[in-house]
Amino acid sequence: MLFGQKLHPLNFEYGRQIAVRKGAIEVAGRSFQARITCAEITPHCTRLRFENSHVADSRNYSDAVVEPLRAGRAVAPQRGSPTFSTAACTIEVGAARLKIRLASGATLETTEDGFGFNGEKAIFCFQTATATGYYGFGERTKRFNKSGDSLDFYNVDVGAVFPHTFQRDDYDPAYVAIPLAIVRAGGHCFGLFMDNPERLIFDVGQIAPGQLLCQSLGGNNDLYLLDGPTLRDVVRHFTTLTGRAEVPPLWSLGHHQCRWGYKTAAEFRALKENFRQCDIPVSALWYDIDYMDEYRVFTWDRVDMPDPRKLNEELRRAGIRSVAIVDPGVKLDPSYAIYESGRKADVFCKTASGRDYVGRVWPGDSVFPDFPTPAARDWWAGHLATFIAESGLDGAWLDMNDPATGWSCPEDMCFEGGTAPHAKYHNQYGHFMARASRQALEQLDPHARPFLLTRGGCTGTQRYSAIWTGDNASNWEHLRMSIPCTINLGLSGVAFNGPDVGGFFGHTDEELITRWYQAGFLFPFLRNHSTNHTKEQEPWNFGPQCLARIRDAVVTRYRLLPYLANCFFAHHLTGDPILRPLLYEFDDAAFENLDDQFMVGASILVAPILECSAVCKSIFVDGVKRQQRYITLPEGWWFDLLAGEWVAGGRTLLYSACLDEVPLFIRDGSILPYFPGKFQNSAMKLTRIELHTFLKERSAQLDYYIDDRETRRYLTGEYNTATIRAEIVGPEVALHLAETGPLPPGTVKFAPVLYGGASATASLTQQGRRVTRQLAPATRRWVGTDVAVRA
Ligand code: MIG
Repeated sequence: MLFGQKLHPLNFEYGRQIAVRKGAIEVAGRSFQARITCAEITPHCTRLRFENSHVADSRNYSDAVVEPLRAGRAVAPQRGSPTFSTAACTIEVGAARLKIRLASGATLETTEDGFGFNGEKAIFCFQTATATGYYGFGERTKRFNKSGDSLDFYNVDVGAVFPHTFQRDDYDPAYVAIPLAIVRAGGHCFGLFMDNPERLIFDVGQIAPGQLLCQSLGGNNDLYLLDGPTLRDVVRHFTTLTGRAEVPPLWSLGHHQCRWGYKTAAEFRALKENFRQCDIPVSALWYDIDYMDEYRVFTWDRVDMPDPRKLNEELRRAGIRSVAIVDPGVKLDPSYAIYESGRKADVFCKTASGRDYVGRVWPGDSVFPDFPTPAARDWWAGHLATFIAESGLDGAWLDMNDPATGWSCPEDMCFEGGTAPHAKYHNQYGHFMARASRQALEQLDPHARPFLLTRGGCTGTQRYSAIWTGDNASNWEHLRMSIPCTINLGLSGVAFNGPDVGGFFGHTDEELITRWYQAGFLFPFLRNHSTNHTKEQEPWNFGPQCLARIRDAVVTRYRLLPYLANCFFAHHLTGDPILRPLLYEFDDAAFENLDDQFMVGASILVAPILECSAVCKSIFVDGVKRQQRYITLPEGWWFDLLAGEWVAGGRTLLYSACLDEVPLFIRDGSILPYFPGKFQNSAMKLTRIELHTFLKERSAQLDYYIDDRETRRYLTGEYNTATIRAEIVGPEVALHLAETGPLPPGTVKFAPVLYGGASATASLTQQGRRVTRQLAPATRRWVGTDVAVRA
């Protein structure tokens, strides 16, 4: 089946007989029999399992669901009736029909001929005439709301499979398949997750308006129903089911610099020096494929890179970490030790003919680790661990694992020693590579926070790795599209993700890169990356003014790292993504399509300029050109950081910003942890934190998580929570701080900083002691502006 094609519902047979038997409901047509079972997974999540008689191999190949939730509690049909009932929902099953009522009140029904089979293939047609929003779906181009769209779940190396599509912003699929549909109908959200690692297609009202068609090309289907009623509820339940990212190392939340083409140690030393001279913080430098000896994985070109360990130690002393790319393709070369060790251990993917599968990638003819098997993972983890340790690296970058096989047909690649067909693991190849790589890092140091970045992935990959959104292009459409893409990935469980800032393919320019940094400076992952043979894209290549603007954005990110790190900590606890659509925070139909502005955490609204000044409406104020855009502010008060004043929400404003500025608004009732101190790149001690307090009418509360910032001990409860409450009491702003948890309290010193003329006096009550302070006028730097505060 080609891309853009799907299964026609009229080619399926729909059941005509139904029976309740042995804890299951059985439906049958002339051509098939199917067994439907139900399990309660959590109070908010129910699984319906469809086993079709045509699927000879009924094993579940998916690694999506976290281990402890795989079994669930079996739920038998209600006595004599074809109905399942769980805490989350009631499901009436017909021979070809489903009627689902969720506990929160939403209902979901299929059409009359609502589910059926065609050999191994299955189709589900849900009636969603009242639905107004569809979200999630993993990694996608185009807009936030997928209503009217069609989504293919089959990981591809976009640039190779769709040449030139990087010039467009509507290709599909991409590199990460997560078959989650979050549906918003009548103001209620619920989630449908079709757990089947094979290729799936969801048609969201494109071929049949008012219907959601879920199609699978093979294998059995586990349909998970996730209750709402809000978008937040669904995402929390989905990340309970499929896992969350652990808290990343602080350095990985900083600014990253990468480029395909960096080759020599001298270039890396020059980069370090340039960042220092330009005074732009950079937390990590990245080695793309040219560091290798003829693209042999786990090697260095010893001419260009004579002593990588020494180089990495040098970088580290300057606060700069290092990450190297590793591709799954192992050069087929009997004189290459890694190849030989893999061949001897017999850990490469095989074809149906029993030979090691050969693809054609950077090293030429290459073989591929059979990552779904523990033996291949162990083999890979051993080599990767040795490579990282010997090279003094801080993390690994996993590319080409969609899997990309060049001109060699990927479907010939089978798994588990050639016994599992390609389709069972295609979408999971990157995921299992990430799992194996994660094993390597844990092997090196089980207590350290690992960092991995992968291109290919599927449901649950966030448990092992961050994801970047692949090969985009240096144009305004791709900048625009990066917002909904990162948001929908976050709603699909992958909170830690981001695009190549500045764009990968093509030449960026001064204005585009400025706006991209301004839009992206608070994205969960911030890395400048570009392909070879394009205009050099490091921040200093666009003149001194542009450099100053980029510096402003990047430094503001570092000031806000406590806020970002706290969002990541909260994500680990709750599943809430870092980058959020407004709909996540404000459950209102008005925000169903809004995707050119977003929330970072619950407090910061970013509304970047996303159009080139040549086409964007502009005005001149005091001789300065300012770009205009509309900004929608939800009900309540917002602190406009550029204007330095409170503005009323519940309306859409026509706003303008010059090239120095990005429109930023802080929600009334916010406390933002801000780092005022000195730092050198990633070297930063978060021991002194300012509490930037924004109060107009509401009071505020912040749960600030404190741990050692380095290890994974927080996983066993070794962290404190500083709960800070702030309110206006008469003439002063009163802050109350209570630190609880097993660690010694008081390792972080807090100081209030007030915005918006709230008061000149602040009191901070801590361990029962109240200290009242007169605050003096001061300023704090945000992108494009010094904001007047009291501190
Ligand atoms: O065939 O390693 O998406 O980020 O720079 C291209 C070279 C292989 C694709 C990745 C890109 C990376 C490039 N890689």
